[in-house]
This record gives sequence, C-alpha cells and structure tokens, in this order.
Amino acid sequence: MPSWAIVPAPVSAEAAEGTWFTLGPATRILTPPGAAAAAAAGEQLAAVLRRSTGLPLPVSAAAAATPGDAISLELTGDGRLGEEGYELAVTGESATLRASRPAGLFMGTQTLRQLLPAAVEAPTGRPGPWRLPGGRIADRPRFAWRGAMLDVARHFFTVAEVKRFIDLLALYKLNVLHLHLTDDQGWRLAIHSRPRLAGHGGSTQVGGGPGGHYTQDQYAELVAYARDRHITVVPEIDMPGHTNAALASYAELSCDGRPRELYTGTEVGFSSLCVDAPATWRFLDEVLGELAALTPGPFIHVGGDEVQTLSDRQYGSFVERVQELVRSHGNRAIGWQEIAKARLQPTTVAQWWDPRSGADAIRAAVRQGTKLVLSPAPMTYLDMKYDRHTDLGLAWAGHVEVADAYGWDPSTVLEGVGEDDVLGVEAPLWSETLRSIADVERMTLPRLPAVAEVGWSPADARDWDGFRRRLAAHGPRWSAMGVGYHRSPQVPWS
Ligand code: NGO
Repeated sequence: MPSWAIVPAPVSAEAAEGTWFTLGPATRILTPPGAAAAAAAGEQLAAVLRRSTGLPLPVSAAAAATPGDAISLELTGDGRLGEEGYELAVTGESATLRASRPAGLFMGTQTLRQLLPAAVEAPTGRPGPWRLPGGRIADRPRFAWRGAMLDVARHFFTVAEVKRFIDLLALYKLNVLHLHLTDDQGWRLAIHSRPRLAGHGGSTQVGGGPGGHYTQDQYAELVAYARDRHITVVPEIDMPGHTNAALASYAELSCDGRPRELYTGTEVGFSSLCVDAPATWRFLDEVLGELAALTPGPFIHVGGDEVQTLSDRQYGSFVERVQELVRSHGNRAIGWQEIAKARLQPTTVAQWWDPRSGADAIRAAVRQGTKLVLSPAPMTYLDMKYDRHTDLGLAWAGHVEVADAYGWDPSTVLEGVGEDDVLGVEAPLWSETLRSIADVERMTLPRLPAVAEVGWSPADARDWDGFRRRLAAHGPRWSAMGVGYHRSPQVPWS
C-alpha cells in the first residue's frame, strides 16, 4: 500500500512512482452528461478546491472520452462498483474517477481531497503546488451503515453547527447522521400539532441554558444538506423513557396527569410516558406522522433505552406497538439494544451499545433475523474521556483512546454475531458535558475517523500502526478547515 494518508483505507491502492498530475489554470472538472447528482459531486469538489487553490476549475458535462488536464467523473452505466464504490486513476495528464452511482463518485471525491496537500482544505488562498500522486485505487465499503450520532438534546447545536459536523462525516465517507432529537432535558424539533414540545420542552438544556429547537424548515434544510453529501439523517425520538421534556409540555402523557418540571440535570431512567394511556398513542401517532413526512430515509429511531419504571410486559408491548406505528407511517424502526427484549419485526434494527448487559436477548433477536448497528460504548462512544486528563466527557464505559476506537472488528466483537448480522457501525456523541461545537469537535477528532475505517475498510487493509501514521497527516487538514481536535499521544502528529 502506498504511503498515502487516505482514511478510511481503500480496498486497494497502487502508486505510479514519480508520476504527478498537477492542477493548473486550465484544469477542468468534467461530469457525466445528463446526470444531475453526479454533476453535483463535481460542483462540490470544485467548491472545496477553488477556495484554497484560487484556480477556476470550471465544471462541465464531458463531451467525449477522457481528455487531458481534467478531473473526469464518469458513471459506468452498470452496477459493477456497487452503490458507493469507485475507482480512481491518476496519470500525468488527468484524474479519472469512475463509479456506478453518484454516491460512489461523491465517495471518490473525498479520496481525491485527501490525496491533495492538507492546505487544500483552507477557506482562503494558499500557495500550492496542487499535485495528485499518480496511481490507481479501487474501493468500496465493507458495511452499508456507517454513522455518527449527535445528541442535540442535552445541549442544543444550531443548524450551522450541525452542518460543520456533517462536513466531517462526509470527509470520512460516513453515510448516516443519527440525530438524538429529544431527551429529558430538551425537545429539539417543532411539531405543529404539539407546539409546547419545542416551545416549552425545548426551552432549556443541561445546566439550565436557553436550549433551542429546529423549525421544520430548518430541520428539512439539515436533511437536504446531508442528502447532498449522500448522508441519510436518522431522527430519534427517545421513548418511552428519556421523555421528561415531553412530560413537562403535556400533562396527559403522565399516568398521574400532572405536568413535570423541566429538567436540567444528568440522571437517567426516571421518566416514562404513560404507556397504556390512549393520550400517549394519539401523541405518538401525531409526532411520528409529522416526523415521517420530514424523513426521506427509511429509518426512524425510537430510542427505547434505560427504562426503569415499567414492567417487562409493559415495556415489551410498548415496543411492539410503536414499531407497528412506525411501519404504519411508512418507515422502519431502529431502537437501542433494549428493544431486543420485545418481539421485533424482521425489518426492525437494534443498536448495540452496552456490553455490560443484554447480550443474550440480542443473540436471540439475531437468531430471529434482527440486524444490528454496532455502537459498543467502550470503543465507539465519542463522549467517553480519552484518558484521565480529558476535561470533557464521561467515563462510565472507561476511557476510549484512539486505539480502542480502532482496534475491534464488527464480525467478532460480540459472540454469536457474525458479519451478515451486522448492518454497520455508528459512533454516538452524547452531549451532557459538551457546551459548544468546539467541544464536539475535540471529542470527535481523531476518534471518528477510526470508527469510519472500522466500518468502511476490509479487515485485511487495516493495521494500527499504518492507521496512526495516516491519521497524523489529517491534523494539518483539520487545522486548515478550522476544526479543533484532541492531540492524542497515540498518534505521531508532526
Ligand atoms: C447511554 C444513555 C444516554 C447517555 C449516554 C452517555 C444510551 C443509549 N443511553 O447510552 O442517555 O447520554 O449513555 O454516555
């Protein structure tokens, strides 16, 4: 494998030593004629490169076969490279990116960015030269679901801040943004039929700040921004627990009919919807109906974690009924691992997070055909402290250093669960202790790229020593982007 610092590592790469394609004033970006989504990948690449290089890089539909002095994006017209796979060939005269689908072209342009000098990520002019190393890459993802979760409930993050987070996902070829939209401390999405959810339930956050929420237009803007980067937003409405913000907004959701006080602490497990009350099911139908209308992707996340106030029977029948409700609105349900205690429909997905408990129920569900998203806290929780010196974050699952986030394999990490049972991996970032986007970035980098590589790269393309060297080269890239990161002592930063 050449010494290129591509993260996640591609399936195969071969250098043409001594050959370089230098971008210059005459370089063009060519896109497949008549394919809007593919043309968009070319425009997005140009937008990144123009700011730092100052080159015009005009984007136009290709007229004939690959000409010189161009970055050519081509669609193969068959399904050979899969939904997100691509091939990149760089010679002394041109770079050619081939994919079967627009998503593959977009993924390939992320590799192209990473092959250029780090300064290419700068928002303003830098000197260059802007050279791509000659060679060939063939690449496709190992898993279909490669995600990150952002908790906007414990602390609220604005549309602009979430877009910054989405930009990081895109750079590392992640394709799912799971938004944790509601919790005890805040309800972050306007629901027209229930205005007090955002108006009152969204009015605070952990520690008592002003909170905030997204209007449906703002939320749709985030979904579209992600979709343009081939990222699907999976919205989560946590239930039946983690619902204090809803209980504070609508008294009829509690069995005693009394409104709860807004909550700004960090305890978990105390709140629950009144699961047998008709008012609860009217509420959920309205909320999930409005959410489904805003959700182009198939999945709606229904939480289901850490319920301590219900019997197993109550919990199980709640989950079974709610997955049916999600289905009736045309979506598939995903929930935290606890939902494996219920009878799941074949299309419902469970998200493994807590290795301390529940493994038998998960294995039993998997034997019935349930697919899993893997987010084991000791490896993927981005809110865990790196080490004992980390000021931000929690430590209930231990410390998560870069080597922990990197050093596991999805097909062996949970006994009784193999490659085919795994839909993919996801790194959750809970925000009890994170008050700003700078805090978010410091916990996300450099661990998110580690989880991204676990989800994308074949096991035989991965090794820790190579990874930490490649990762080190991304420090200057993040600095050029104006994004902060944790200088983990495990990575040989220059
Ligand atoms: C748990 C809990 C969250 C916390 C998080 C903190 C899950 C699925 N439920 O993960 O409410 O914020 O830990 O690490």
